[in-house]
Amino acid sequence: MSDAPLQILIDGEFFPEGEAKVSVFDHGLLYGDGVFEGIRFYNDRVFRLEQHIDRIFDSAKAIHLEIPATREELSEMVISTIRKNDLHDGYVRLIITRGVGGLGLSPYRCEKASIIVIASTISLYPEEKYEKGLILSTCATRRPTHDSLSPAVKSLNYLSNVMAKVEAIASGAEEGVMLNTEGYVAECTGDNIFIVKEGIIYTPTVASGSLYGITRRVVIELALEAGYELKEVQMTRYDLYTADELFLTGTAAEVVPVAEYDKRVIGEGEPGPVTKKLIAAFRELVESTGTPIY
Ligand code: PXG
Repeated sequence: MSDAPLQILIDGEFFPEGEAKVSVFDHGLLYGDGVFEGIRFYNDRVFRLEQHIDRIFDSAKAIHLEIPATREELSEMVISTIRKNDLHDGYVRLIITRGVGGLGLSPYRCEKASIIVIASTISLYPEEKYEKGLILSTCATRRPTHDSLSPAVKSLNYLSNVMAKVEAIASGAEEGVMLNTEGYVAECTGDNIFIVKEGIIYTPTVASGSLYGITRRVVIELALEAGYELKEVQMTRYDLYTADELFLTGTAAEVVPVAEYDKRVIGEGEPGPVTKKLIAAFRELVESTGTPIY
């Protein structure tokens, strides 16, 4: 990557990062009214682009937001922004805001949604964490339930996740486990959760209050291909404490092992065999598949 400023795409026009700005009357800023995706590209290919585009259209539909582009146009915006910045491995933040409207909650005063694409690089955790494992703790802040704001919507309202992350860091952990209002495990602040117990892989159901994670889906496919039995279940903290292996999945985190949760050492305190195998399979897949950029 060069030192040149990043070029950000806003409503069809590129702006150098210092000049890439949105209106103070954009409802994305005023009310967190909008949706987003975090997408990775590896080795000149965008990983699971179609699934990210499908998910942002689903998120938008759920909040009654019309994206002023087709799926093909949106995909092309992602690819052209990566190309414009001459990037080869990195991260795209695709954001749809409700657009400019007056003060007042009604989204119907916003004439047109805005489409923003940022292509950059990302490194969430150092390589050491993939070899030794993360430290997790339980957050006090619960995942919102489907009867308030569906946790399946990847919206611009991440404040409960941000507060949960603050709680995790305050307790000396690197990531936090969020429970649903019934006390079952939902997911982490920005990742889905998996455990391994006696050779079987388990992950909380999406109805427990998690996002339909794209990395989650990829890992489920890889696990089934590798011949593992995998179950989507309601899960408690007890299940996590007593797991043989525990790992997280997310676009930013990829597949990352957990060594400790609420001071309990997980398994042997280092990444287990199933986790290691899935990390290797995941890395091979991301390097060799995806939508070509150039
Ligand atoms: N749960 C939540 C609440 C998330 O925000 C995931 C699970 C994993 O989903 P995917 O589809 O990515 O496998 C996420 C995704 C960031 C960042 O900047 C966060 C995510 C993705 C990309 C970047 O911290 N969270």
